[in-house]
Amino acid sequence: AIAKFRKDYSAPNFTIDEVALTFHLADHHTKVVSQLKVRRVGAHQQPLVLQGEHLQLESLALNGNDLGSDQFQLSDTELTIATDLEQFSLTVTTIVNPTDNKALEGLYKSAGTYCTQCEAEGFRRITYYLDRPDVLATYTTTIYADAAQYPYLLANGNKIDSGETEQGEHWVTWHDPHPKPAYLFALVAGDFDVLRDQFTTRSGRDVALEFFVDKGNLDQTEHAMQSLKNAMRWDEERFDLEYDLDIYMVVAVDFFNMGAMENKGLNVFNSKYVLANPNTATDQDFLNVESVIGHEYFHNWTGNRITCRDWFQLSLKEGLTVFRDQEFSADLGSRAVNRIQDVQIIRTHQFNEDASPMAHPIRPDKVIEMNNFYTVTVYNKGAEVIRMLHTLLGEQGFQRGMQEYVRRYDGQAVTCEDFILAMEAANDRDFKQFRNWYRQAGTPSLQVTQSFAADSKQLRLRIKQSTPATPGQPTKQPFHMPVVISAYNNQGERLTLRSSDQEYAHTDTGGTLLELTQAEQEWVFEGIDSEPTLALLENFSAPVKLQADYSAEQLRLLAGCADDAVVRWDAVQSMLRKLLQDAIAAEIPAQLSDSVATTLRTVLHDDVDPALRALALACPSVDELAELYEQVPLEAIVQAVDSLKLDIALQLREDFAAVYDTLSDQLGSATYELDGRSIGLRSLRNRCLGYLGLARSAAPESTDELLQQHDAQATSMTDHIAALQTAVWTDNPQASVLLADFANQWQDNPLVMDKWLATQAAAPVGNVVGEVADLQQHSAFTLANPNRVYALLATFSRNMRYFHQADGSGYQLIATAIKSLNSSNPQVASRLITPFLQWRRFDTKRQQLMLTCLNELKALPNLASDLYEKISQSLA
Ligand code: BAL
Ligand code: ZN
Repeated sequence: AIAKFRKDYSAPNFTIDEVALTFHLADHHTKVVSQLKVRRVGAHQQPLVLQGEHLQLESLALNGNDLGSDQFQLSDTELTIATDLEQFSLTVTTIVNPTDNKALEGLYKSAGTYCTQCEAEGFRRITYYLDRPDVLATYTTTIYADAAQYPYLLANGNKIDSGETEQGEHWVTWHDPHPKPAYLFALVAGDFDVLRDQFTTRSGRDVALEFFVDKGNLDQTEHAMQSLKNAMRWDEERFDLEYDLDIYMVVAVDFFNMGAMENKGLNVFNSKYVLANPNTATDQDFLNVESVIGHEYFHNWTGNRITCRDWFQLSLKEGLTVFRDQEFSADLGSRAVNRIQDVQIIRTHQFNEDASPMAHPIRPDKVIEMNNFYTVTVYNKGAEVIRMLHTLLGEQGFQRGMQEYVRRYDGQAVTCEDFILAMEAANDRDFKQFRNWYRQAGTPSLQVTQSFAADSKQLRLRIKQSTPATPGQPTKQPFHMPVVISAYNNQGERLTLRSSDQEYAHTDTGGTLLELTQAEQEWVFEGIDSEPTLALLENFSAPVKLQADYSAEQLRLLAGCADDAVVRWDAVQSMLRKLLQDAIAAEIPAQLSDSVATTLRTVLHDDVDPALRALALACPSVDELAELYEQVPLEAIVQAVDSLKLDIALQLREDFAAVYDTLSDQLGSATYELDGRSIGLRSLRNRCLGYLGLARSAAPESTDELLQQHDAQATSMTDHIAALQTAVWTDNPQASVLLADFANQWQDNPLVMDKWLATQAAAPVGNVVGEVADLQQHSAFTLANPNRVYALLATFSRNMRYFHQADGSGYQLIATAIKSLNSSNPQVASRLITPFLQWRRFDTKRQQLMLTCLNELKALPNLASDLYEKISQSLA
């Protein structure tokens, strides 16, 4: 395993302008003929070096002449051809084995369907090529396959020709006129049901829309189609970007490592992010489909038309495209709910990664296995960095920058630096210091203090920023970040913040925009009558940890009065976090204080969006709390969370019951609706159900009846799964019956059975290690399918109380699966190893147990580079 460094980038010394590919598909012996138009770049004598892995080279011809084995060099990873020609054609014939390809990279078979996954470096498993994103070529692809078994033969671009052979095969030729890097190549062959629609772009061009799904699944495809049309319209309206081909195809496959892939004109999707109807999908599933469909569509401009120069720049397309999909979801649904969910991802998963041995800047400097960098840092923190630019520039300034970005770089492979340059040029701004977000890893902490002088009516606000050391980065420079604040008086009225020497910009929601640039910085606000309460980091304006000493009264004021929904939510969560942290420090159970109970009641009975109430009423999770500690006091956290949850449930039981009934009336018994109001009502009702289930000891019979009725009357998967989760997670006596009924009903739908697996793997009670071990033998589970592994094993690995079970059995269970996946599917193996990397944050006994597993894995004779990189980083 060899590390590559960002600083070592050099432009390609050859490029490829045109590619013509011919595939003769066969299960174990697919022949790929690749005709390349190659051109030397610059004056040099170096040979052409093409990448290739797991390939059988059948023949090689240069300008039509076969090359003998003495005219090229072949290694496990490269094909080297010495030539002094400036331009030439190269014909490469390779044989690949799609059926035995269990890594799901390159060309493989998913159930009965041939499909491809080429990002980041999968194309080299199809043919020898300059497999790097800064080599852009036009592709013409011809596919031959058995006509009966594979009636649909798809590739990027537009269909230009087709025909039949005398051997019962048929063939189709596709041409993609847009030059693209190899990672955006796609091919699909199979038999499907097809949902067809069309979209007329703003300039009046008709685009055919086609979704290819397994036979019988058309009734689960309409939501994805509608989401695509919404995404196409939204990108025109908000970003002024229009689609550019005559056809847009989406194929849903069952075996897929990632969520989906943005191949030009031919997206390949994990079926999890296409298939949804009310019987099979939860509200959150519907929203996830909308978001991923949007994400892949938005890549057409931010990723495909303008792509990355090298893989260190991945956040150029991913951070930006996540920002765009977040805004899409926010514009179509609840902006506040979406934003709170974004914040939760950052505070749990991203802060966790920032505190781990694999911590990396959003633009990494060193990579061994690129597949390891499709991370929550590159994606979600990357999106936060784009969002900070948006906050600093405002929507208009940001869109000016986007226009400039497209004007300058359309059709090119560029860098994160180029994106910033466009933003600066369009807005006449200097983002020199802002670039630190691209260079430095780690989560900054803000320490905030305020002092008020009644006589001079001045408020002084002082913010100190610091960022902990991360691997390879012992010291950090201060960041430039937007800190959006508002001030409230004791009546909850928002005050105007002004200074004698400075004008402040305001955000759309009226917050005052401060720009923090120094390690320590002070602001003085004038004309304030009494000590105000400050809402800090409105809308989570920067991805940082905030340390501010709020009194209980101040938090209550913010929870009730702040204009910003994220601040209101966070004020309630801060109260709960404080109760938990005090109990954790004292290693005692946490209790709900009277004042916090009053706040929770107020929230519960409030008349704001029920989805927001549901979020505010959630008890902070074990993983979120763990991120507040360098050394994780696991037992104390678990005890505190369990006891506080139970206390909330018991103290507010009657309130939850009453609100449950009101919400049931509001929902009625009508059919399922997927509008924001209904989603919100269901989410709050299911929050009530969860707490009522937990409070069973106070009223066993009525609780059991409620659960039973909730399930019996459910008109959607959202409500069915809520009943099942409540039963399993509260150890209700009905749990086993509900589990059995559910499995019985859904055994033929693997995506639904994933929910059943995940519900059990996430349980906070029971013999979960043993149950998960048993479930690995269940017919609903197989290690061969990534979705099954994520549902059962990745869910379990994030279940801190059982993954870290003191006897080490949780570690053993996951390590055993990793060993097996190391040889079949290293990408999936690598995802499972994440929680082991942080062994240093646990007690010595657990450290020893985790180290034993890591060392065993490290000693595997065929250790994949994916695992090698993470293990060596974590043991360093
Ligand atoms: N490019 C890989 C999948 C995605 O981020 O859309
Ligand atoms: Zn993406």
